[in-house]
Amino acid sequence: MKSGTVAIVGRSNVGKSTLLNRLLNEKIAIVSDKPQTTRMRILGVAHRPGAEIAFLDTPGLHKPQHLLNRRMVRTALETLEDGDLLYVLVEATAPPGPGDRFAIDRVREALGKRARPVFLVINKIDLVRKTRLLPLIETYCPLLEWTEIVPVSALTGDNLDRLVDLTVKLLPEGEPAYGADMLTDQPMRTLAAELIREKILHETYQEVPHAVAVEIDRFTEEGKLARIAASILVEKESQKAILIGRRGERLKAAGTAARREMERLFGMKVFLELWVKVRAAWREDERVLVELGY
Ligand SMILES: Nc1nc2c(ncn2[C@@H]2O[C@H](COP(=O)(O)OP(=O)(O)O)[C@@H](O)[C@H]2O)c(=O)[nH]1
Ligand SMILES: [Mg+2]
Repeated sequence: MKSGTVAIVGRSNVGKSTLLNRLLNEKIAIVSDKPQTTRMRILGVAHRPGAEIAFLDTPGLHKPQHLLNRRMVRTALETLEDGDLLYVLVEATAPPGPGDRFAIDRVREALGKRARPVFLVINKIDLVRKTRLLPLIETYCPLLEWTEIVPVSALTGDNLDRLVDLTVKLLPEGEPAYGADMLTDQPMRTLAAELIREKILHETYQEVPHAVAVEIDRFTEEGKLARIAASILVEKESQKAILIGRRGERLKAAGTAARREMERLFGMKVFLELWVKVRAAWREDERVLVELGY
């Protein structure tokens, strides 16, 4: 039996959370085209014949500005210490940029403390011609001593079987650390809050997505019905107005989409109430960040 952890790291937006979901065939990590969508470490346990792989999704490595972002980067760096094997995710669509080099430098530091296999996972190959991959691989080669270089598409699933096979080979021998039905360590409350935040990210632009947090005020289950009340925090009145939208349409659209997805994920009917609250500079407030689980 093989059993171990894989830390998935890289800059924002390369598809780390999409990859996690695809590897688990279940959506447990929210995804958006906005940078810094993932704010916490997310465990997803994949069960394969003869192997248990604990994947750890992380916030994107970047140079942080707010206290929130400093904590996010710290979470990613701590998770990097934990992995028995590391995936450094990059995109096939462009040569290594400053963000990728920053991430690779942090990984090199972590490997200096404790050597482990490290895979360069080149994601989004569905967006490029095959002929562009070889030159890209050549530019990444000198940046780190890669154990494997694996081009994949987290979106289509292309080459993920090979990625998992190579991973299992290098994981330590050991008994499973989690139960066979363990999928994630996130409680339903967290999944609910995250799904609400994801739908808001899909509906908003520019500074608004970054200023949004979701707090579950109430979560009760009555048979096959979940009653959920949540507060959406923003930092300014103007953001609140944008988020609510004309006649409340934007908030309503986000709420409906979140409710539908929760009903599917939880296998329950969901009654969802949303409130938007302005809390100035919550991203700099240690106490609020702890409360939110960041
Ligand atoms: N075309 C394509 N898009 C992808 C792929 N993987 C992720 N994406 C998109 O890239 C964006 C960022 O994905 P996300 O998983 O949130 O990235 P993260 O910040 O690294 O976790 C989203 O819009 C995804 O739909 C892929 O393999 N192909
Ligand atoms: Mg993510």
